[in-house]
Amino acid sequence: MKKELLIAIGLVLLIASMPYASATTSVSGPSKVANESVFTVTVEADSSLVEAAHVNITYPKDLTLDAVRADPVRRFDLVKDQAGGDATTGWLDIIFAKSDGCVGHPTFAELDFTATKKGNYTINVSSIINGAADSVDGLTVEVIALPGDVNGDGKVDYRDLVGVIDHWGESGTIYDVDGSGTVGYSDLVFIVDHWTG
Ligand SMILES: [Ca+2]
Ligand SMILES: [Ca+2]
Repeated sequence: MKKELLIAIGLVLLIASMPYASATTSVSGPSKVANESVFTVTVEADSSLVEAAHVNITYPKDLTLDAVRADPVRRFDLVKDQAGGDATTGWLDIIFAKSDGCVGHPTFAELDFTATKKGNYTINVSSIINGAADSVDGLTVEVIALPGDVNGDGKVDYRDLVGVIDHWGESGTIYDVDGSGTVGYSDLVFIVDHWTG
């Protein structure tokens, strides 16, 4: 048998053994943000194989959802989102149906959040693409205090100066805002330099 024929047969067998390529959904964004800051989370699929999708996003309401940009409006005949939820958890449903001849890399949505409270929060996404459930890892966001905000109220001001004064000379505490090892004069300067009022 000729070498070329063997290679051709090998290729056919290889292609036949490959699993059907399926689209996968991912959620991305920052892993750490400062309190009171705005950040963007992106939910997207990795291929142009998406014909129809239902994406459900849930988020803790300690993250305020400010804006939703469902995309690509141009590449889908139908784009619709609906928001709901209870006191602690919000959700957003986004459905897509693709029109003929669409190409590209679908971004399902960009979500703008504002962090309102220190802590660890998870944004979960469940996705059904072309009728098949897709397993999606959630995004965990750690909301940290602003640099210099020792009492965690989202502002750097007089109260944080008081915190440093009250814990003068301590080591290994949150009042050591400049990370020098001890609480002292340089921490007062640090707070003044990061003053938000
Ligand atoms: Ca503060
Ligand atoms: Ca210090």
